[in-house]
Amino acid sequence: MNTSVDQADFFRTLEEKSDNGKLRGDYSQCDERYVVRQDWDAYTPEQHALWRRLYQRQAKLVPGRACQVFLDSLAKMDAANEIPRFDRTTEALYKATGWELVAVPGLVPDQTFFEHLANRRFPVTVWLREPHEFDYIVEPDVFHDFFGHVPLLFNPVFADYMEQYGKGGLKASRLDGLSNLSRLYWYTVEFGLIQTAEGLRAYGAGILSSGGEVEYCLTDPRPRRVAFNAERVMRTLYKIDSYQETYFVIRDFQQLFEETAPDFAPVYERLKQQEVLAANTLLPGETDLPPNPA
Ligand code: HBI
Ligand code: FE
Repeated sequence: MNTSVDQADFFRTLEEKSDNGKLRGDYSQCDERYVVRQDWDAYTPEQHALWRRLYQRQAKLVPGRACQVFLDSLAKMDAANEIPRFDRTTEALYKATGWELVAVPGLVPDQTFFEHLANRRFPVTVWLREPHEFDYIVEPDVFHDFFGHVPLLFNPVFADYMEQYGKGGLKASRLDGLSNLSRLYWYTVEFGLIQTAEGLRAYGAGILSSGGEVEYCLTDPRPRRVAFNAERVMRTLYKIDSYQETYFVIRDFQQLFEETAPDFAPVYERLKQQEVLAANTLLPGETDLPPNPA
């Protein structure tokens, strides 16, 4: 695989981000789009057992906390007993929304990530966390990517949003709007909440794959909960190694699709003139929405 300058840069930042400076994934076998083969036979019985424990814990927590679309898709995915075979899931997913899963060694450069999303390919990490990381892991592993992200890709509106996000990302990288787009991704795809007749529900993968945050985000009095507004979200900083201090709430996935459809070029210009907001900001006039009853 050719490592051009930005890729060497990419690996340096990955090593800085990882806890012991070592890359978790094996990037030596990936192609120019950072895609690898999922060597399903290489998973050990202990890894499948860890997958089952992770899955069982989350499957018990998400009813009444995850949005209905997530629950309906998860029920159809039959992924409880062992680490899923990505090609089998792709068969069902492709029929539903034209998306496919591509196996990757871990985080890939933004540009590559956006290109995959823009072509309806979702990158899923092939390695599974260690037992001691059961409750928390910084880098996305196969459990986070598959359990957290894949179910919603079966929903046509959310699937359209993800393709649009990828296309927006390719554009943003040309307009130096990447940090804005990353915040948008973080506060929706990773940590988004949705309003329903039964109260707040989670749709963000970072929440849905987390043992503790799936309750915290809905009922804990400490974080803010603010109505979603794309420009406001793109100004708001986030933390990658603690529960969120603010969650943004959409009315439905259609709103997400529509609010991120416009051309963001003028928005990036406007944002350059405004200071970024701390993760726990509540702006004058904003309502801190009430949590669900505990
Ligand atoms: N790579 N495999 C993978 N998964 C992600 O979620 C991911 C990524 N690279 C970049 C990235 N996410 C974020 O910076 C997005 O905001 C682009
Ligand atoms: Fe993720």
